Amino acid sequence: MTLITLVLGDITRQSADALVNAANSSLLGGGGVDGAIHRRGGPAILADCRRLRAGHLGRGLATGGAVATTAGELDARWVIHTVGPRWARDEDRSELLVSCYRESLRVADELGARTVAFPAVSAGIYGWPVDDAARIAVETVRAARTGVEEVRFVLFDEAAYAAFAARL
Ligand code: AR6
Repeated sequence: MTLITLVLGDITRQSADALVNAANSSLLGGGGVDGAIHRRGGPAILADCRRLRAGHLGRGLATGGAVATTAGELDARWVIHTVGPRWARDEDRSELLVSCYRESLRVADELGARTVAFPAVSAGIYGWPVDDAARIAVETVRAARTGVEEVRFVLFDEAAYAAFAARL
């Protein structure tokens, strides 16, 4: 059984085996969680991302995928970068958001991570309505077959926290 916990706060202040980043396909940084992780984690994370782009991720990381790097100076062993879908009114992209959580947990299992902290992937700059983002996140983690012992959702504001709390 995976314990699911909720925290109101900044994911870059968390201590866990792995912190999940809501990245974009380039893996080269951005705003939101991504900007905060690179700022606080320092240049080692970007250096790892550039190595991935020079290697098997030459065209970037696909939406719904996940890949790990060092966590640099963050209080974690790894950052797992995942690329959420942009929300679209005229198209159901839920399976891609499901895939972000599944793939991140698959990578966590490969690494042997026991505690994993997630932000509300896609619920910021990518515009996903937070109630639906919370539903997908909680349902997917509950249904996952994983050795991860604790999944911690780290929510940045009261509205996101309330949305996740309502689903638990
Ligand atoms: N800790 C925890 N949650 C946070 C933090 C933080 N430090 N900062 C923001 N959030 P977003 P996305 C919340 O925009 O929607 C970047 O430019 C935020 O309030 O970080 O997947 C990437 O490079 C929201 O609830 O990610 C991509 O281009 C949630 O985290 C794009 O944004 C996700 O917001 C990805 O957009």
